[in-house]
Amino acid sequence: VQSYTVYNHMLLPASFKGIEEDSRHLKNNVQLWDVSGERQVQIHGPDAAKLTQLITCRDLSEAKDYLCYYAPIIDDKGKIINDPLIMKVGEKTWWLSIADTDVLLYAKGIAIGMNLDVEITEPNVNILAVQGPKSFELMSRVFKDIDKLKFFNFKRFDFQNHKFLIARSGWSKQGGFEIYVDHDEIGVQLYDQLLSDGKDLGARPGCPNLIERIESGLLSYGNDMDMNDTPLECGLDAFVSFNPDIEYLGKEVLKKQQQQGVSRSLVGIMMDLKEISVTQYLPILNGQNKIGTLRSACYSPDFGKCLGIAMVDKAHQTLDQDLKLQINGIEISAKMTNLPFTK
Ligand code: THG
Repeated sequence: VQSYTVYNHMLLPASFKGIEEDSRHLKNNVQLWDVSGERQVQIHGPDAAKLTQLITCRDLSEAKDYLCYYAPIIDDKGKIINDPLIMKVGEKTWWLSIADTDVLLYAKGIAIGMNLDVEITEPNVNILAVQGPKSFELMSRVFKDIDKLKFFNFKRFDFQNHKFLIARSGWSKQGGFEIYVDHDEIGVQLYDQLLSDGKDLGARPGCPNLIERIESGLLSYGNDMDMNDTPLECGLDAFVSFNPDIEYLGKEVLKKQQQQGVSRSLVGIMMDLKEISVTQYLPILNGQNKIGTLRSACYSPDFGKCLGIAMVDKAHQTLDQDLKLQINGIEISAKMTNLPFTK
């Protein structure tokens, strides 16, 4: 590992051979990612479904025990607390596979305040993601019938007489799987087996990749969005339910915002630059007007320019036009576009 970031109080690799080389490799081969920083918050008990629904704006009333649900966790003001994948893993058991904030404490606070009958724990589950176009071939060599698993479905698969929960998901758009490793010793054997069986496929260790995820428009909580943003401002409308039969915190605020329309939203920005590094929100100016903030960006070799994700005022969103923007004090030729980016 060349560099790390901190994610849910754990180390998460950020690069192995440099993000450009890692990105190229991910798009052509298969990588094994230790994404154990994506912790599972387990909500279990008679009120588990009720609590899980109370804290997310996605309608989970018909949730199936074999599907993954991308579901924003929000507060009473409709602001995003986290953006996990949620899975109903048992009749009274839910897993929230979280991004980088302390959802366990939030869930406990709500449960205690509302006197709900639940146990909230962080089980010893560590995700091993297998990502890249050749992940299908590699996983088929190790798990029987894994090729039948559809996108965002999960199921238990046998390895060394242990059943691992495996989902067809992952934080890249290159295809792949996530193995929820709940047995440390067999998990290490599994890792070694995947690495050796994948030799001819170019299998190597990897990690979520800045370039690939920005090109793909995969949002990163804490980078592109935070506790001051609502899901409607972040383009997550498809995961906000106004079904009158479901109850969640912040629903009235979101309903009002949806009726009035958002005043700002996330857009893509393509910049004629050869390099950029964003470690905090950078103000974007168009002439004298501050029109928003640049939140993430990278140089994309495939696009031959820098790509960024920015929160921009609706009134100043002039999509697909040649613009001169001031970012961090420099004038940049740029274009705003919809996400994900298209060439
Ligand atoms: N996998 C698991 N846990 C996670 C992530 C993950 N926890 C942290 C973080 N990633 C949560 N955020 C996301 C964001 C996007 C997606 C998954 C988790 C994602 N989105 C798809 C997309 O945008 O195309 C599909 C969304 C949908 O259609 O429902 O995959 O990656 N275990």
